[in-house]
Amino acid sequence: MSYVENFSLKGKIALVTGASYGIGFAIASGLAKSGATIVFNDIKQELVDKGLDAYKEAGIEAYGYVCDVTNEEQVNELVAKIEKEVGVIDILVNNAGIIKRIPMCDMTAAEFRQVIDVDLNAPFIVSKAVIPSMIKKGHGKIINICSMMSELGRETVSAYAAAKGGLKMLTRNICSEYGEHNIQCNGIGPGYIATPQTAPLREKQPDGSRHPFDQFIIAKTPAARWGTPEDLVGPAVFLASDASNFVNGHVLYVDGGILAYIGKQPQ
Ligand code: NAP
Ligand code: GCO
Repeated sequence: MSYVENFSLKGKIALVTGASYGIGFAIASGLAKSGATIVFNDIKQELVDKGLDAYKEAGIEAYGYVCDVTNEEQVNELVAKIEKEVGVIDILVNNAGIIKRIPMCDMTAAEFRQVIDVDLNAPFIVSKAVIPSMIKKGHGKIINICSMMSELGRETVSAYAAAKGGLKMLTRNICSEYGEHNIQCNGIGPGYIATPQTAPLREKQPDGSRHPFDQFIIAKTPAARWGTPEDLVGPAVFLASDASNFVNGHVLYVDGGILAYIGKQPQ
């Protein structure tokens, strides 16, 4: 068998959470083009329908379901429905996520909890729902979408950084607890990616100039550009495939070099 076939996902079923658009949609599309059957969820039916249309337009026959990943009952029902209607999940990408950019002392406990709920509790809930069948099947891949904020802090993102830092450690713990069942759990840590989630950070200023944060990220990134969701597809296919069967508990940063770079000296 040529080594390239180790990257094939033919015959595999992949659940990508929150994948109607954005990073989840790009990763799911890439997994599909590598042979996987794609299942995704979103909170609202209208977004699931929008996602189904987008996948169809990309030539991908996906399965879409409404499910709030923070709701354990809905998640367990979702996994049971997928197993009945599609098959046992081989690959889980915990992608669904939110951010609230509020100075910590202005943030309410409820707002803090909401971010932790989606970005950390939900990956726990969904992983817990799929692992038993992965154990029975004798293999499984879990990919948690972490962040630069799994390693770094910045103003206004305390809840998000706490959640993504926790998600890095949840990744390592799933690796530790289930590696003996041939389950590999790794993270992908995207840098700054141009999606709806970061649109406020890239808005043009009234005078037509770039947003100060946009300029900041360009100066902090050796690649001198924002990432695109498509930049994450190759790493996701690798971590979802047999080519990474001995990679476990790792967070692969796909950041254009931000974490390695002090930043361009102001001119
Ligand atoms: P996005 O454009 O805001 O998309 C997030 C997706 O998650 C949406 O489809 C959203 O659905 C869904 N979602 C949110 N809460 C959910 C819930 N409770 N149940 C089910 N689905 C839910 O974000 P993105 O930029 O694609 O980011 C995707 C992931 O990458 C997130 O985990 C994010 O933290 C992470 N990330 C992003 C960047 C970046 O620069 N963009 C960098 C590093 C990491 P609705 O539209 O219905 O809310
Ligand atoms: C922010 C951004 C970042 C990105 C990403 C970086 O406000 O700093 O939203 O958090 O979303 O997580 O890796």
